[in-house]
Amino acid sequence: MKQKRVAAIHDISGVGKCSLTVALPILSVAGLECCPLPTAVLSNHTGGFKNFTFKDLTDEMLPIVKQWQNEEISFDAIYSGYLGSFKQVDILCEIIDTLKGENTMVLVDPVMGDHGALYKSFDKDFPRKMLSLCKKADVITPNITEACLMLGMEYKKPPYNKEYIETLLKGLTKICSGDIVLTGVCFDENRLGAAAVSKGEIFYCFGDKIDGIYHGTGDVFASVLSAALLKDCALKRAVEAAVSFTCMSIKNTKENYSELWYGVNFEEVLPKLPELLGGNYGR
Ligand code: PXL
Repeated sequence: MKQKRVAAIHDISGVGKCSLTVALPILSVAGLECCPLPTAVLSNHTGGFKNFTFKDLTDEMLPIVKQWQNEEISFDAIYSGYLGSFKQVDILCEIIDTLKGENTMVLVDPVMGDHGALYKSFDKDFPRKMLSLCKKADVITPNITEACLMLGMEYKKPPYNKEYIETLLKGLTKICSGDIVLTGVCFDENRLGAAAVSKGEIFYCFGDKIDGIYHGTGDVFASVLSAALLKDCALKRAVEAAVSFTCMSIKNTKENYSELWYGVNFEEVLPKLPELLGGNYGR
């Protein structure tokens, strides 16, 4: 049997529990080989710190992939998140064309905003550009803000109704012919989760809603979803695992680490992930 291998294309932020510092441990604990292709190196993420350093790695990306190709390394998945420049969207499209084999899953998390606003590090034209990347994906995982930005629709604050969520889902199916998983879905005070559409069928999955703003949870969610899909979970089971693990991480943070404003303590619940994904991984 071959161990499955993922090309994880995100930034690495030294402090902040997001992107690669989340994807690496989550994919690893699921027994997958996670090969990072960093889009940028930051001192810390851009949400809520006083400042941050940023080293763009756009020019490194194609040479790294070319070298992987020279070594004839194949990938079971390409999983992308936060990009370091506008140009990286075209580069990533090229990387997908290069690395995607017959059975390679392409999961694109179109990371660019939250709470109704584009992250300050992105140009206002970025959401339109992101459409070309989502078009190439087998699975996309936008939050409500990112869906609205890409569709040019009005962002509404939660709680939502089914009509709003399903209009977003329908719009997204015109952008991506693969599976759509929309995060940050909430119909009342108590439940928060995701809505998904796969081959025309819509389903929902919710967990307990915990008060507060928790940074990096989109990255936790998409990383668990990627891991679950690579562990051959059906989409619904994969979404359930991602919602459940994200909720466990938030609960652990809220109950034990209330000063942890920049991210969630997902590390302490990582040991529970293999069981959630239904694998014994050789034990
Ligand atoms: O979690 C999304 C994310 C990833 N990477 C960086 C970020 C953010 C959100 O702010 O700043 C660098």
